Order: sequence, then C-alpha cells, then structure tokens
Amino acid sequence: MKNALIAMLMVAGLMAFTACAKTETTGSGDADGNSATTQAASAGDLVAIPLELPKPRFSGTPKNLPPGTRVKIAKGPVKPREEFKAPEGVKNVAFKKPVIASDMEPVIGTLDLITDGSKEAVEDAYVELGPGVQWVQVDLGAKYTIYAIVTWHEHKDPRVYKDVVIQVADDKDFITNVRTVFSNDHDNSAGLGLGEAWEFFETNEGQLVDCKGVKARYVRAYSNGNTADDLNRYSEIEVYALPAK
Ligand SMILES: [Ca+2]
Ligand SMILES: [Ca+2]
Repeated sequence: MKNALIAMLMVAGLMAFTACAKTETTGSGDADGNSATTQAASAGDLVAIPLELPKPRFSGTPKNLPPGTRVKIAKGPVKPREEFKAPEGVKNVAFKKPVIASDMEPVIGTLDLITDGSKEAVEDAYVELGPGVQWVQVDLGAKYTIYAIVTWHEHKDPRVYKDVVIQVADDKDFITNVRTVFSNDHDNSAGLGLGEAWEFFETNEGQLVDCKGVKARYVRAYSNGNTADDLNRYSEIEVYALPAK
C-alpha cells in the first residue's frame, strides 16, 4: 500500500514536470523574415519600450483575405501584441527628424507628418505618395543602436500593404552597408530581394520590427500600394534606439 502511494506521487510529480517543460517551449516566436546581420541585445535589464499606441478605429480583422494576399490569420480572438523590451533608456529617436521620400511632392500631406508624433487614423494625419513602389526615409542624424522600428501606414480600415520592406543603412543613398530588417515581398516584385515575412492587416498597433541592435543612421520604409488602392500612405515611423557606441 505504501509503495503504491509512493509510485502514484512519483507519477504525479513527473506529470507536473512535463507540464512545466511544455509551457517553457511555447514562448518561441516564428521567423519573421529578418535577414539583418545584427547582434542580440546585451544581457542587461530589459524594460518595455515607451511605445504609445493610437486609438483603434475598428476591432478584429476580416476572416476573408483580400485576393492575392498572404496573411497569417490568428486562430481565435486577436490578442494585443506583447510589449517589446529593450535596454533601459531606449526612446523614439526618429521624433521630429528630417524625412525624404521617393516622391518629394506627395499627393496628400507633407513628409514631416511621418515623424511628428501623431499616428491617429484621422484626416490630414498621413502623407500619401503616388502609385507603385515608393519609399520614405528618416535621417536619425547620427548612428544609433536600433532595437525596434514601428511603422503606421494608415489604420482606419484593415487593408494590407504590398511589398513592405524596411531597410537601414549608413549612407543616405542606400548604397553601402544596406541591411534589410523586414521584408514580406515574397515574389521580389519590388526588386529588393525576396522576403519571407507574412503580410499583415494594418491596425492601430502599427508594424513593429525587432531590429536586434542593428547599428545605422538612416531608416527607409518601402511599400507598393495596398489592397484598397495603388497609393502609399504613411502616418508615422518610430525608431527605438540608443546612441551607438
Ligand atoms: Ca504622424
Ligand atoms: Ca510582392
């Protein structure tokens, strides 16, 4: 009788151990197509970046995908994105920094709207560039160690932007030391190389790219129209970083 009880306790202990081990393995994220030659954040204390989200304009995302898109649909209700952690002192170093674009005469708005701190989905809060492949570029003014780049195109409705590519470089012309930190251009229609990341619906959360401490001065964000029209809207780009050592 005593032996049977001990055996039962051992089985229960083993089951509890297995359950713990299982929980630990579920935290790993999937590959997001990040091809940057970057380094992991240093082992110091990590804290949530001071990211403030604009108000949501709709809830949930469509069950039916727009034709020709490649979006990973979440099973069950859409959960808020987990807070992103980086070394203490990381802040948005793109705020009020100068912006240039492939189209210096936007259809709507002015390029300074991209780093003015406003990212609400309201009229006059975005810049709209013409059809096809376009880019906007922020000059951070110095080299930074970049932990995250967050971009908002426009989030008044859940549209999908095409060929979303985020690159960083040391020169304003993006000729040398160009690194792609995100790309979902899986058929290279933008001509910048193949990207493996998923497409996504625009929401108030914006698109956060883990840059893993890549060092650069210039940030460039590409797009190639969206599922509602061929135009390219941008309302804000934030770059969470520390001065590069
Ligand atoms: Ca803005
Ligand atoms: Ca494409």
